[in-house]
Amino acid sequence: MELSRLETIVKEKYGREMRDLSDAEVYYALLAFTKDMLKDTPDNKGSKKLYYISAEFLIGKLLSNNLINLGIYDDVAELLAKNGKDIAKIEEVEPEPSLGNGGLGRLAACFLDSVATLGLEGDGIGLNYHLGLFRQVFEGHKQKELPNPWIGEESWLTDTGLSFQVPFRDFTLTSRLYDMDVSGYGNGKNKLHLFDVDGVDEHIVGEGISFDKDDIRRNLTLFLYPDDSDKAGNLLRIYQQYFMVSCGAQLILKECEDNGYELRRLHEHVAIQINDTHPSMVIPELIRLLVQKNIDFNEAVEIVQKTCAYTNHTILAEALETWPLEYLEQVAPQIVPVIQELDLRIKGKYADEKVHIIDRQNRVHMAHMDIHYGHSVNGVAALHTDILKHTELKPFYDIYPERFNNKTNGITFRRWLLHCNKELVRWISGYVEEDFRRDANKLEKLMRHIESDIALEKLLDVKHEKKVQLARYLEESQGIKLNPDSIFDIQVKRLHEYKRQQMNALFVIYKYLEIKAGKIPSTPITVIFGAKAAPAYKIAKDIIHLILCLQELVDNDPDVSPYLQVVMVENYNVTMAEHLIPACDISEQISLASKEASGTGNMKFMLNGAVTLGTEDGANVEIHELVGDDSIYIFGQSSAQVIEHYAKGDYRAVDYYINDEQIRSLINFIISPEMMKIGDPYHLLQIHAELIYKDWFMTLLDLKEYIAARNRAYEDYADRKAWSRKMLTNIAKAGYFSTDRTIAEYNKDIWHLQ
Ligand code: GLS
Repeated sequence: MELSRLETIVKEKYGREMRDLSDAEVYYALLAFTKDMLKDTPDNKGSKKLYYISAEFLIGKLLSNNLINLGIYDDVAELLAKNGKDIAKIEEVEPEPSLGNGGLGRLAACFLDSVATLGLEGDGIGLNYHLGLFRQVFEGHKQKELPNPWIGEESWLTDTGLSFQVPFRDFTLTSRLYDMDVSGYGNGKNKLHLFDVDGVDEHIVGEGISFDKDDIRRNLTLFLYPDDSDKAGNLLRIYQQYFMVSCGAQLILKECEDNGYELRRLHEHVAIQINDTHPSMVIPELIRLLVQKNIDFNEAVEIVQKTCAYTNHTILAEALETWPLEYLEQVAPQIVPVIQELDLRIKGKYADEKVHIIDRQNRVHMAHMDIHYGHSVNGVAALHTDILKHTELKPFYDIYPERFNNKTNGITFRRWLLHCNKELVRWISGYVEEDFRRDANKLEKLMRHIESDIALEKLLDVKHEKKVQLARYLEESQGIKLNPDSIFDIQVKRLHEYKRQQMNALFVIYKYLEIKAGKIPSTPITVIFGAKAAPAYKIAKDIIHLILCLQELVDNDPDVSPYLQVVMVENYNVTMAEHLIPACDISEQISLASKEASGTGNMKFMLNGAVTLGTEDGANVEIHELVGDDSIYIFGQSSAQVIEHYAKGDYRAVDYYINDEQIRSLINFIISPEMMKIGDPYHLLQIHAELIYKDWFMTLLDLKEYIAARNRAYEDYADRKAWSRKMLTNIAKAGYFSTDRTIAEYNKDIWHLQ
């Protein structure tokens, strides 16, 4: 079969037998082979095509995923084994691109997988960041950022030779399009289009990830989310965004014309999904390009409106982009009159300033443009969409109730089950028919085995095996030793105050002091963190500092270290998640209610048999509904209560600090002599003061309930049988969170592809 091709490639490339190659050589042979196989895979085709435009595509490593989707993973693994090679080791050679920041980018990657799997024609459009977000290293208990290069001589990218002219005010850039094939699971393929410019120069990067922000020709596609704490940084982001959407819009129109479609009927052949506000300028850009092609302005507006749909991923003000009109003028003046005209039409119709596109300070509200001039607005979990309708975007919902809809996020089960947890897949296969691989809802049938001692014991064995594997992986990759017989309690996600890693750290302090006082936990506990902090986000970096100091404190305390361990893994990324998630017992989803739009890590953990400890936030609410009260630990105030606190302004952290002795002692421990000896007093004092005097995301509001719920989970863990029932229930009920379901809903309600 096809595998003979792999052997041919090996011989042609290296002139040696596979068994004599290094792991790296085998990887590059496999890369060439897989790209070849993808070339032969038919393209998905339809009379209407989706373009998913996104600043982020957090694709992770692609080798195994492609082999699985092509249906040849097992055969390849076997062939390698025959030649003395371990596929897991070969996978390690692949560099992981960091083309995304967190959930939003990973969601885009899962979506591409499901669009292809469902046989729909749909491509991604984004940028080819050479150095990604950044690679995180720890030095002196602090995060340091380094470039994360990933494009070698050979990579998944193919140079298409296609280019477009992108006009900026002061110069014009010629783009170059690189493509990656996106394979569907047992189906055809689509593409991820990543635009780039030739002149980008990695040599201009100096200390860390610093570079000259004004040198657009050489810096445009170096990094995702370059520092925007000054004007040059803001302009650079606008340059990136306009470049992305102008290239995207030109590609879309070109493909339409190549197919012989009339541009007046664009919306019949094209659906554009605007992923958060980074691609919002595609609206004025498309209008501009259509007008250039002799379509009347009013008609162009109508066509674009029928083509574009917007997804909102957050209610945090900092992420709802608004750009000064003057900045847009400096970068891409040609779209400014379009935006002004779009705004004038709204101002003519609605007196309420809250729905205007350009505000009194002359800032352009990107989301407002999307809502007025797109045909659909969706949130990413039921609670989030509700908050959009009734609070955050209420004035818009009042105008366009029919445009608002919910699409609860999902994850691709190919990567987050079939690839990362083969042991669990084998276990599942013993209890339900094989079609669970194609139809995730079939996992529900596992519920029939909820009383089976053998099934439950084997499930615990699988979890233990994954913990042993994680321990091995972390020891080899980061020199960290774990106790696989301890409870693995994991919080991995972007570092942000609303996600409340600081509350988890306060729990660690609580447990440390409890053990010091002689109260030994029935099962040892390993608390694992993984998170990158945005480089300019000082408080987030202080939280990392706090966690790393706690890690050292506990490690070096022989009274405590047999019972408690704290680990912050370096450079948390997709690959690390694939190792951590299957090994997890307790999944920390502890955001301040109303702030986590959905979360998708929560779904990955659930699918892999972890039990959630969380607030009623984002998709946690839906997880709770599915698994019931017995298989989740819920605590804390509801989103309605939290929203009310913000409205009334009645939350004062300092009151909790003054009135509650326990809370006071936990917070004060941050600046205790033993901590100050390990850490940097300035940063410890900063986070100490932050928690008492600001605490914008209300850590102290839920702290006591959190401690109680977490202790309850630890106690329950000791009853292994009861715990394994919770695990089984979580796995069985996870089917709803497949992106195959999410994408089918987008298609039915928004895109209407065949
Ligand atoms: C995010 C939200 O914070 C997550 O809750 C959500 O799961 C994700 C995907 O919809 O989008 N929004 C954002 O700006 N980054 C995210 O990860």
